[in-house]
Amino acid sequence: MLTIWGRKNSSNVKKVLWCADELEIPFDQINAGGSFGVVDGDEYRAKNPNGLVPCIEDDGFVLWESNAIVRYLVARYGDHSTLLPPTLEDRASADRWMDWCSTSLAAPLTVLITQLVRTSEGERDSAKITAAAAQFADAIQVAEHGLATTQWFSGPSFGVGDIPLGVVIDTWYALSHIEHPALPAIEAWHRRLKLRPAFKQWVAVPLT
Ligand SMILES: N[C@@H](CCC(=O)N[C@@H](CS)C(=O)NCC(=O)O)C(=O)O
Repeated sequence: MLTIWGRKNSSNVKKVLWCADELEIPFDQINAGGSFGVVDGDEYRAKNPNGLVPCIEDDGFVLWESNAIVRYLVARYGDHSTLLPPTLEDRASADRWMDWCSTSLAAPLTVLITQLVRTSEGERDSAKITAAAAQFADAIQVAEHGLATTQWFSGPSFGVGDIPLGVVIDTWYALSHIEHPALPAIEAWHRRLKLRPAFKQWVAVPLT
């Protein structure tokens, strides 16, 4: 049985829960991180010395780092009719979008969530918010351009490359305090994601 440690409101945990559900893998989810604690205990640190979520254990195999977990689940349980892109080129392209999401969008999004969701209004740093919102809005143009000739970040059909971007971009749209530039291709892709039951269950939920 697959065990997933991590609080459901973490964007990195959402990737793993959504992926496992898309693959129809039965799993146990254990709340950890944030107000749940757990991550500082010796037992958890023995699994993930970073003290971060998510972390999984699958048949005795322990793995942390959300994108590595998503890749592992898809490689182990997916096939070309589910999340694994059919060609080497599509798999490489999907990998590229997963890495790009972490290196280009994750940092400004973390600032925006920390400031706009987890900091009370009077305590917020408006300069930080403005800078992070601008950084995100600038970077996301690359993703908009990436959808010019394809419907998905995984090639001709939905797949592993859409998962990290799906979580990060949905979270960004849920931040109503900031402006969102018009992005016709990303908006259409986001509407297609919202038709997926597993996305609705684990990702498109109110931010906390
Ligand atoms: N690069 C790591 C980042 C993991 C990470 O920063 N997780 C955050 C939640 S999104 C965390 O554990 N924060 C501390 C906590 O929740 O206690 C990954 O993708 O798994």
